[in-house]
Amino acid sequence: MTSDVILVDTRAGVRTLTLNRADRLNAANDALLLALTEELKAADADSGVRVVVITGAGRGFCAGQDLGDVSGRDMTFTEHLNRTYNPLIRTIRGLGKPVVTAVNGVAAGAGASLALSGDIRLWAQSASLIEVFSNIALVPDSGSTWFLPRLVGYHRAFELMALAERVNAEEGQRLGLCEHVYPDETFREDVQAYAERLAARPAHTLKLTKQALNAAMTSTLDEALDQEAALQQLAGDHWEHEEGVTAFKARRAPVFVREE
Ligand code: T3D
Repeated sequence: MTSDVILVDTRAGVRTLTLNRADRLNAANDALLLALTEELKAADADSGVRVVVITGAGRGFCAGQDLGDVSGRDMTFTEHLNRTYNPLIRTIRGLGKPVVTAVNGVAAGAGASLALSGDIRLWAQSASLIEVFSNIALVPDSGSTWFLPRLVGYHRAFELMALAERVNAEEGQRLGLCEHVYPDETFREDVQAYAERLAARPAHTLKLTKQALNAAMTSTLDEALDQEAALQQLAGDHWEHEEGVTAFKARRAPVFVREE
């Protein structure tokens, strides 16, 4: 399935969703936000998809809300967020598959939130992130107030939000906003190669791991221990565990990709 605003490509178990409004640095209008959320749900439901990559066409990742699309809107800000951005971020965090945000260029405003929302964040050398909201006197939304302080601490988060400072790739990696930075020239190939590595890992186990980590972000140690014990039973009862142990004993690499 390919729409105008979201390009869809699947290779080797990796579904790549490309925001496709390059002339606007992939600024988000409602059509893009709703289509992206639908494509994520479709990827979740497709057993041939093991990893989802979100990236941008052209030189930008996502410049946040399309400011040309706001005037005359017959919705409050709250209604708009609840209808578009919040379902998108919830879908990413709740997806039963790893989501890689491949930040090929500038990520601003809600685009920064989207960049931070992935399970794995890969940046191109020329990528940058700006909590740009305060430039137009809006508060950070789409999860930035949740993601950023957990990564950089309250004070740095507040400063980045208050001053709308641009964070380049070197600083982004130092701050823990991304796992890896790749050269611009090879970025898309490097992202695909990384995602294929992830796709070869045990999918059911990664789904449970994501569930456990998500819950642990807001739980006590006691709750996390209980959650681990419950999820470990699901993992231990699955064929992936048997395959892992069998492969270990046979001194061969485990094969976690199989028709189910
Ligand atoms: O419900 C709600 O509505 C609330 C939700 C809010 C969520 C938000 O995301 S609020 C924040 C909205 N985003 C912004 O304020 C970012 C605005 N853009 C910028 O600050 C800069 O464009 C960037 C720092 C992102 C990049 O700067 P630069 O110099 O690399 O590029 P540029 O020249 O400014 O932009 C290139 C083109 O993209 C340009 O169009 P043109 O002149 O070539 O025809 C520019 O107007 C367009 N563009 C960039 N960002 C947006 C945009 N057009 C519409 N909306 C944008 N957000």
